[in-house]
Amino acid sequence: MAHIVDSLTHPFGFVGFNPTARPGDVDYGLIFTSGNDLGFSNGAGPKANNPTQVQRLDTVVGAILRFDPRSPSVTGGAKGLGDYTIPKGNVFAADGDPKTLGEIYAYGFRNAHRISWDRNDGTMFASGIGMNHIEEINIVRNGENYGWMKREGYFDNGVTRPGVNPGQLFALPAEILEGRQKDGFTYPVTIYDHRDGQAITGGFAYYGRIPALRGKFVFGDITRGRVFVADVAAMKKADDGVPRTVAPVEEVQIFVRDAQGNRIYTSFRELVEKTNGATLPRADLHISISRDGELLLTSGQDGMVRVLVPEGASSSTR
Ligand SMILES: [Ca+2]
Ligand SMILES: [Ca+2]
Repeated sequence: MAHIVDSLTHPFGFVGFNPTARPGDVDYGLIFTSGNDLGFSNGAGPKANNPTQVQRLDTVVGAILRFDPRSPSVTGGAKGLGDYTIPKGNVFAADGDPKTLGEIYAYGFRNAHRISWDRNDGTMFASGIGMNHIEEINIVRNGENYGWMKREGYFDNGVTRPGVNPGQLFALPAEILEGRQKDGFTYPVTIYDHRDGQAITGGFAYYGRIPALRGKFVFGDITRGRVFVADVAAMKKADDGVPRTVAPVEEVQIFVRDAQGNRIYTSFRELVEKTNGATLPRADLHISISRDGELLLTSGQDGMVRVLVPEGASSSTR
């Protein structure tokens, strides 16, 4: 089951800086972190069916945090839960409410385990691993609530309904789904469901050497090893306050060349299985980006680092 895989693979989530921030920008020098919901929603334990567990602002569980890693003794600023400084620009630092934690940047995630920024305009993206049905990519903004566990994707989570299997999703009322009525949540800009995968990887807005991928957000599925893209412009357009509108997902066809230079169509999973000489229960795909903006595909199953390269390049596997 996907949620068991997730909790084994991504207990700690993301820790890093916004690489597009320059001195004077609001994000400059601030660390972002994310983490999973510590199993609050993983179908076990006394809190598993309580949708308020990750809808609270007095806990960092399920939240993306933004803080200045310097001690308040250095900055003279406000102390957070740890010995770091809370930025005044965080919505919940500036709300005058001591019960809402000022380090929270955005909340209501189940497991927004990877974060990246579009180098062209600084748009912040988070990949969120779903529980029973929906994998999602969100555009993240200060102070917003991304809905888990009241929502999964643009569906109403059955956990909010008495007597219902918490894994069951329901359609939102039409007026909310179509954006005519607001419900206080921010919805994903791209989703796929568990017919197509089980756990979304991190992803990146790509502007590298491969023409077919330029302007696409490249991501994939950890378990199945499928590589997906969504159009970056379509994702930003889907960030429109209308839950129903999301950017379509396409699958990337990977190929390698044999010794004679013939194109051999394959998949990431097949490549890993070939290296290991065995069929694997999971591909264990992870995607990283190099300094020059190219994409690295790795798997914990075989330890290889593979690079996606353009059509004319000498090798697509290294
Ligand atoms: Ca506060
Ligand atoms: Ca939308």
